[in-house]
Amino acid sequence: MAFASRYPDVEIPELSVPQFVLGGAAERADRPALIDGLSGETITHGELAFYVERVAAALHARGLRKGDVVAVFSPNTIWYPVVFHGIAAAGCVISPVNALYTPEEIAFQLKDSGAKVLVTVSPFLDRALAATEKSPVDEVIVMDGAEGHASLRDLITADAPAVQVDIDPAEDLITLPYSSGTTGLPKGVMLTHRNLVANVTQSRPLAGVDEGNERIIAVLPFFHIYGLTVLMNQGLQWGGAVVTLPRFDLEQFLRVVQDQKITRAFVAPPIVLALAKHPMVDQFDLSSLRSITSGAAPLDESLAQAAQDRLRKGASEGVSVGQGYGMTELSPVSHTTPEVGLEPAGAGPTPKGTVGYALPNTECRLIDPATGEDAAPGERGELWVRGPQVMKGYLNNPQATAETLDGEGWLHTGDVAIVDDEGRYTVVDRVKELIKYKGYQVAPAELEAVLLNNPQIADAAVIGVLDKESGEELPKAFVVRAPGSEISEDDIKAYMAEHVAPHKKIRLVEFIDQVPKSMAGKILRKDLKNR
Ligand code: AYL
Repeated sequence: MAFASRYPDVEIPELSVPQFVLGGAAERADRPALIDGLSGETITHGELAFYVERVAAALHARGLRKGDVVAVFSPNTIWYPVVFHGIAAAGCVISPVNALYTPEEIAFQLKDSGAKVLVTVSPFLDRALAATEKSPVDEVIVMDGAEGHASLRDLITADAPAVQVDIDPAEDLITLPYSSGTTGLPKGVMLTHRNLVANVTQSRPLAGVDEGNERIIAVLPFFHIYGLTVLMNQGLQWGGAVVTLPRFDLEQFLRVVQDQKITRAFVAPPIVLALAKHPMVDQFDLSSLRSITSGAAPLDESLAQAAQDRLRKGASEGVSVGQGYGMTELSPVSHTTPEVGLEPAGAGPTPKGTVGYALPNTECRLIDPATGEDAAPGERGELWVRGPQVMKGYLNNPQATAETLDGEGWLHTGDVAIVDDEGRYTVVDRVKELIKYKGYQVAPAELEAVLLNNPQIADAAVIGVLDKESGEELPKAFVVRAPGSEISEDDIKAYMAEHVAPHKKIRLVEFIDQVPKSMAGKILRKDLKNR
């Protein structure tokens, strides 16, 4: 039994992402598209379209062809979307790399994705070059310039002939972000132009867009699918301005919302927590905000309510705090809470603890993991999703694809949800291995592999444990010492910190004699959780 969306279907334009997102640029050529939240530097819609065309031409002139992968390793800047759309308009595929990655993590992604070019920024050049020693690429481009490397200015001012690359939106990939999905190591998620065009189009009926006048704060990273689709591409497609910040700092965030008259904030739970609790919030005028949407990890219902109540006490009477739900494999949105007044016909206000309704064109099932059958009405089940935003599959990994995406097009999310009579979903649990730390993915299998690389460690298993105070899941390692080893908890933490990005750090260690495993050798994570 499949639940249809409560919203009527929308038509998905048959366009490439650059055509779709930049299509309105000529009409608003002189209006700001991208604003640097710190310096105020601005790129207009007209300039953006021009730069994108130039970057595409320059990449083509350098020999890049349709389907070639270009890795982008950069924090949020106003130039990131120029590079993203330039690569896409050349028919190439962007693999976005986490800005905090270590050289080893970057090298893994470069190798796995088969990236030919790496685009980065000068402060990241050391890590980029250390990575390309292990996984060579043809060229490293440094956006803001560095001795011996082409810069973005070089690309834009090169006298390359214009290119018109034929893109088949339903088949051709635009991006290859990495996700561990329900199990194992990070995998390249193949997303097509149509996946992203669809996701922005599907989200619109619930958003109540004031076309051309929205101002979106882009503090969540563009290198994650949330920032890529929801902030960058949706924000630009709405025709207003996207205001970038390179990292989250509460004071900067509040100042930018106030000074730039931000209308929409798409954030993760730690930012909602700060908005609800931090004293500094009262010192700023946040009355331009119409909505705050939290996604990427569970948001506590009372926290969402507290943030909304507090902001409404200021002048922003209309502000609503809501949630979105999705996965990298869903481009990423499948569910979201609608703006007040945009609920499906006849439905009342949306309760704060829910992730709202399935988007238009999106079907859902809830499957009892024990029986594989549809859950009884009102009962919990694993959420399956089908729609135009579902990924094409994992790169070079038909087995992982088959385990996640079934023959009928259902994506098995590994999340457990319930649906109420009105069609509103609540995410109640996770049955996959994945740990979420501040909205970022932490894949236990990846950390276990790093732990096992240490000769002092005979065996290891990683799970997430809930920290009551912060509400975060903390990655915890169960470690079996190698014979004769006296490796300590601090040694292990320090060793991991050297090899993985900060959000993947091991925060708790427990030494055990043996890792509990099934007959087939699979780690029995439940047993570890129940200890
Ligand atoms: P990935 N509540 C609970 N868990 C969530 C939620 C939520 N609102 N959103 C995401 N998750 C968890 O690939 C869930 O376990 O994509 C899911 O399988 O990094 C996993 O995070 C996917 O992690 C938005 C904004 C969707 C963000 C996103 C998700 C991007 C995270 C819609 O509006």
